[in-house]
Amino acid sequence: MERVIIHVDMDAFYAAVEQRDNPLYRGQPVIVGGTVEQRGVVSTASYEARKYGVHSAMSMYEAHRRCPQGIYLPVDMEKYRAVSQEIMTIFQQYTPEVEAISLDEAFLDVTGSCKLFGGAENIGHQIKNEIKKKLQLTASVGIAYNKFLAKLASDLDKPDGFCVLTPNDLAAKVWPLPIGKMMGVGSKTEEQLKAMHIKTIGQLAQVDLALLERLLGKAGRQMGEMARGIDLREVEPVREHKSVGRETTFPKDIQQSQLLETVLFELTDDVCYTLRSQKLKGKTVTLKIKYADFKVVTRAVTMDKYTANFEMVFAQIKQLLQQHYREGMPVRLIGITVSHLKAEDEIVEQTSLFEDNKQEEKHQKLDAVLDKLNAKYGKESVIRARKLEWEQE
Ligand code: TTP
Ligand code: MG
Repeated sequence: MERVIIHVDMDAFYAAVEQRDNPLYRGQPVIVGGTVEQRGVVSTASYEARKYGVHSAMSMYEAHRRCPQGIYLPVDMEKYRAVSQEIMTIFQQYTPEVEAISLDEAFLDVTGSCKLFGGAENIGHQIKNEIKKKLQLTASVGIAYNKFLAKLASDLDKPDGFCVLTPNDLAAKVWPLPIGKMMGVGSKTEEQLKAMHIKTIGQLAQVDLALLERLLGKAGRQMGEMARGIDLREVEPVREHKSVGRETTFPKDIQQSQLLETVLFELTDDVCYTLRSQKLKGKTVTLKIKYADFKVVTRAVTMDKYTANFEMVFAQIKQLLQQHYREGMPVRLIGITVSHLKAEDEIVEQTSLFEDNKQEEKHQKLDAVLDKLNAKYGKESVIRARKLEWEQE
């Protein structure tokens, strides 16, 4: 099945946000970047400033020379990041398959959601409209059957662009373009290709793929394929892990806290193992109980630290059970969820020499040993001592 991919790229992003937030800047040449004193460069220039030949990565000194009357502003990353979040939230309404490439740019694979929204072009227009209405900003949209062409398309009609490329458009719209317009063609590769008298994408499409690979490596072959309109790269969303949970429904209602604890022990072990294997840690532990009358109760506790450690999580869930379960109440289902997750390497640990840290370290070592054995011999081969005790009872 042919894929449908949309590429969205905001127009003059940093400068457009500044123009939106200050009416005096609208219609003016606005240049966002560092300072001349600090030998800074241009981050971006409004389309009005581009007329004077000012562009990204140019020295501020040169920008001032070309456009002395320009409005020069510092970079306000926090503000652009917040706007970016809002843009990405709009994309998510149309598909979860969103791959953000930078703050102002993303690929959306809408193959699966086209029908629901009345076609890809409709989605493209709706996204543009929503960005304009909600954020007072303009975006350029490109639609095609692969990433390479979708990105090329969004650039073809900038600013406030809308462009669809089909296989039939290759010869007329893509092949006449200079090879510099291709994704991943750096200036060095461009020089090499020009030395071979390859200046346009169409000329590149004529070159034997094996020859390109010999001359420029794997990337050379890939470029040759893209020039022919072939690009199999997937849209790769960074999947946000919101929570990891397990629950179980009993064949017969359970009425003893001791038994519930035993089940939670197993479920917690599973959840923590999943967290660790995905290199995640969590801060909030939630207990879920569904009673025989189908009434559901959830109770959560937030720890002061991120963890994927079994002992720590189990201590919390056990306490929740003790606090909120009344002995004798028939339970139909029980579950545990760990949420408020973060990737291990994003967590800044507070180093301390206190005793409980040593204890924690010991627990973590045990987790690590068990994980290793599990990985080697299978999940069921290693059983925590306490679990063994129960199984022998
Ligand atoms: P781009 O999308 O490349 O540029 P743009 O959005 O300003 O303009 P347009 O897409 O209409 O051509 O980059 C997005 C933002 O990233 C840009 O607003 C500022 C920042 N940026 C830099 O800080 N340095 C750079 O060299 C580039 C290219 C962009
Ligand atoms: Mg942009």
